[in-house]
Amino acid sequence: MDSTRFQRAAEILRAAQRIAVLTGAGISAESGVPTFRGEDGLWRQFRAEDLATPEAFARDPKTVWEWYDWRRGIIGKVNPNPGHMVLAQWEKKLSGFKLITQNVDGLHARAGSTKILELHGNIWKTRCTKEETVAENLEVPLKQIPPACPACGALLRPHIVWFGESLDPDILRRAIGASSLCDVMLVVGTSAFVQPAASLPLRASAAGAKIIEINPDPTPLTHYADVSLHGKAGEILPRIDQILSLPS
Ligand code: BV8
Repeated sequence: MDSTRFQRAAEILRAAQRIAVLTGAGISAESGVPTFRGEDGLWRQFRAEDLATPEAFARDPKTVWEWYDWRRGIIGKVNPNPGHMVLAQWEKKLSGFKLITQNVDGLHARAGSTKILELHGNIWKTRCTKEETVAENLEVPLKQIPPACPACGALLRPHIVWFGESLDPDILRRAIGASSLCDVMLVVGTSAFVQPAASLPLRASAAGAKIIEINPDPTPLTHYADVSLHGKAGEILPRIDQILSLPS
């Protein structure tokens, strides 16, 4: 890919006062976490409606937990990649930096990012179906499936936003705020298919922000992008970082 696009992306980032980043499963692909719609995508092997909906959990919590335990087993064995690392660095070095993710894998935090809006929850957290208490649980594999609340014994569920469920209103409000106020939105590794996440870049664009997309394949957002970098996040983000050559 010719370097002018990289130069252009770096120019836009350098000139920005407020930068928002939206990530999807693609940024974790190089770490070995299956995406949802890719070749080996989760939704090709399993039907979302059978596993990632409140109805599926009500019907069969054991199978749903077995699926999340399997995914935690995969994610627990992998590490953040250079794409995650660069974004963690930029949080410290670039002004007005906000990271919004659809990923539940927790790899951004493990890379050192601290200001993360997790739109769809986190696979390493559970929520009591009776008391709604949220707790971290790093057991791999889970000792008991389905797990019970240590306080009241009620069924625990993954602290994850399932299809048909609304997002946490505070997190969504802050994500919409960051999208509407940013000068540039960097959209990394998402098929831009799932709502309301996929509408955040459109809000940013409508508010006058520049859109930079990083994805090996075109998406419904490519049309709106000022700069489209067709490739892998773990390779492209370090190259832009090099060009930016921010003081350490
Ligand atoms: C809601 C947690 C109120 C679960 C997830 C309007 C129109 C149509 C439908 C709706 C609508 N409004 C609401 C809906 C319903 C639904 C929806 O959007 N459905 C879709 C399928 C059409 N939305 C909801 O239900 C949301 N709730 O709206 O509540 C409401 C409720 C009902 C009705 C109306 C309103 C809740 C959505 C959240 C669901 N939970 N995750 C879990 O993980 O177990 S979504 C899940 O799927 C992920 O979190 C993520 O968001 C999405 C997957 O998308 P991506 O991350 O983009 O991954 P994907 O595999 O698709 O793409 C990867 C990309 O990376 C590809 O483009 C690939 O080319 C690229 N790539 C690959 N390798 C690399 C790479 N890029 C860079 N580098 C690489 N190396």
